[in-house]
Amino acid sequence: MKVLVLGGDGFCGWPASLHLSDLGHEVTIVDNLSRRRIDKELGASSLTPITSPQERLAAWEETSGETIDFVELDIAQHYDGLLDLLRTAAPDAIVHFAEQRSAPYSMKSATHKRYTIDNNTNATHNLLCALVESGIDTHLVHLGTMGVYGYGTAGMSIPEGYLDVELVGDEGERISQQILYPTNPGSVYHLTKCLDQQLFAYYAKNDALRITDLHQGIIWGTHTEQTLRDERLINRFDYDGDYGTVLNRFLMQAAVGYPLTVHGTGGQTRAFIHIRDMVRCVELALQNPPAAGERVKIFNQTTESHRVRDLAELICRISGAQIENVPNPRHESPENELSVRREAFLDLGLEPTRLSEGLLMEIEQVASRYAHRADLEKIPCTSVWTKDQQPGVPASRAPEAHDSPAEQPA
Ligand code: NAD
Ligand code: USQ
Repeated sequence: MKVLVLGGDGFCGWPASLHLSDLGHEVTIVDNLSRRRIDKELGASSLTPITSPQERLAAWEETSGETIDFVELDIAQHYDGLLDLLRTAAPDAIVHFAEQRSAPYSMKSATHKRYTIDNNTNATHNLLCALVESGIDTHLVHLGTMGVYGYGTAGMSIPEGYLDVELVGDEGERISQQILYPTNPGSVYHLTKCLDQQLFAYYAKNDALRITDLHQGIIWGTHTEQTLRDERLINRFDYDGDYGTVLNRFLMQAAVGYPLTVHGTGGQTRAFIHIRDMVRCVELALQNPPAAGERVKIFNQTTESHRVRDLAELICRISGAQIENVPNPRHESPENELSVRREAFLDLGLEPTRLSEGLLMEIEQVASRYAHRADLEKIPCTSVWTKDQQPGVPASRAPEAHDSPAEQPA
């Protein structure tokens, strides 16, 4: 299969590109390298020593004998370039990772909010438009987020995308329908994924585009089978207060002896998936496209749910680390339950990597190995969600955050 991987230089896109190339697909990475530039803006860098795109690709060719092409292109800004690329490459499938994906970064300032909305929404809409204009028959697989649902349960497990509802008609008759599960974003970044979801629904309906949306949980881990083959292929590992995600941050913090930064009580429950399972899910999604005219196919791409404080305690037990409950910079529910349906990928053959299998290995083989590269000043999360949370502002009178639509005041 000919596959374009948009955002293929990033944390998920790089290992996914290698995995697909290893399976024999003809892969082209498209990336504008904005993530590397954001590192410079933040004065942060990956804990692991990632090489340049050219060096990584040369190392892959040397170790695997396979070639991955690279196109530097901003898909949010250069529509004509994207259209030309689709016409000349005519890919069988496109995997779309190319968005600004950090919630804290998206909340830093008005500039960051506007950049995230502009970049992510234009990237997705340009792609959909270009697919229609080029007329190519391509399966689009997008990396969405579990955060489109919010993190509440409303008393039921969150379904894979679509909610069964019963409406009462004008004559009192009962009408059964399936609707997109109501969105409840927790940051401007998450909001862009909700907007993406509407764009996909429209283009699948109007233009019969074949689209799969993967509502992915928080990724943990670093290596996949392919990134381990040569140090020049190593994947990025973000630990800074903007891009580092909770579990990888805790693993790194344990390795460098920094108290684990639990936000508030740590009662937040989130969905997780290991990076090796992510690449396998992308493979499975590509093998199982929807038909033209079918509605968007949605999977919940997550294997386990955990409460933040439970994760912190688990890592303390295996590493001897300490916990520090820090004020939560986010506007989110301090405690939530999260129950999620996740059968679709299991039914297709996904064999999940359990937390218990990989934690210690991550600490020993990644976080400890590269601990000398850590800049501890970059660890605190300084991006706050509301003006009331700015340093020096007296205690907040902001309304409490609600994760579940059912808990929101009418
Ligand atoms: P990342 O920032 O490491 O990678 C994104 C890549 O896209 C970067 O290489 C960046 O340069 C590129 N990019 C961004 N805007 C672009 C544009 N306009 N044109 C071309 N390239 C552009 O992020 P990631 O962690 O690899 O996440 C990839 C996708 O998966 C994102 O859409 C994210 O929302 C989703 N996701 C990630 C996680 C996670 O825990 N990392 C969890 C759930 C969903
Ligand atoms: N948290 C801590 N301590 C930390 C960092 C985070 O307690 O040091 C807490 C946060 O307050 C939050 C939870 O951990 O309650 C998760 O935070 P995170 O940074 O790990 O994840 P999040 O901001 O939700 O974003 C990440 C990815 C994003 C993806 C999302 C999936 O960056 O691209 O969409 O996970 S999900 O969480 O399911 O929406």
